[in-house]
Amino acid sequence: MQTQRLRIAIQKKGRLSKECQTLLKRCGVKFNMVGERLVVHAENMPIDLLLVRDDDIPGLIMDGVVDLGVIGENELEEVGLERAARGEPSDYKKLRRLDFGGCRLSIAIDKDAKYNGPQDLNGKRIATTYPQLVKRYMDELGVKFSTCMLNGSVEVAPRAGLADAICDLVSTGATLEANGLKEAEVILRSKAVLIQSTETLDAEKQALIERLLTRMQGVIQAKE
Ligand code: PRT
Ligand code: ZN
Repeated sequence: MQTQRLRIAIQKKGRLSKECQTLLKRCGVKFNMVGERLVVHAENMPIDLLLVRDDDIPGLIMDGVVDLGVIGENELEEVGLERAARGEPSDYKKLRRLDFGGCRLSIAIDKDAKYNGPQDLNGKRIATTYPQLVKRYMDELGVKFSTCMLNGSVEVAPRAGLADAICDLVSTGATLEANGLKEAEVILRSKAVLIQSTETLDAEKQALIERLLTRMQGVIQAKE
């Protein structure tokens, strides 16, 4: 169902939302975030912003429900692998990496445990929200493991006796430290990215995307 207006999915509330809104505004998109709206119409361009949970953005793009989205590579790749495993559409076009949302997805273990390399994770149970990315990494290394799927409080799993190790996002490392953990393996370095669905858009919409990209290039370069 294509609409006349370009649809961009962004995180409603969270670590990506503020910087994402600022970037769009600097690119000249005028909008007013009021209340709990799902859709916000830009005032000066044929653009609608869809405000959603970040978890929903990859699927909205891969199903061609929205045209553009801003999402962390960690979430994008996890959902892509999950959908591919289920035989669902998992294609998208990465238009550009953005200059925010930086973090790493890392395996962490007890800070006092000895660690000589991935083989030390053999047979361990790893608590994570990213089972697909952990599996891809461990399979490549040939290390056997099991998972414990948690959507929150991943960092307390070892102390709670639910798992031997965790795989979670890290930025400053303070959360790991506060929970008596240390980083053992970095499995992905992630940033926010702008993605597009693989649906063919009409010429006007595509031209609008090109214009936004050119502006974005200028905005990001000006900050560097
Ligand atoms: O509600 P919704 O589902 O939309 O949001 P969410 O809670 O799932 O996501 P949110 O807003 O927390 O994060 C959105 C995206 O921001 C992530 O998918 C990453 O791409 C990016 N990002 C960057 C981070 C971090 N840095 C980060 N540090 N996401 C989460 N964290 C968490 C991490 O999980 C851990 O609990 O922060 C803690 C670690 O931080 P440090 O500084 O103590 O190391
Ligand atoms: Zn989320």
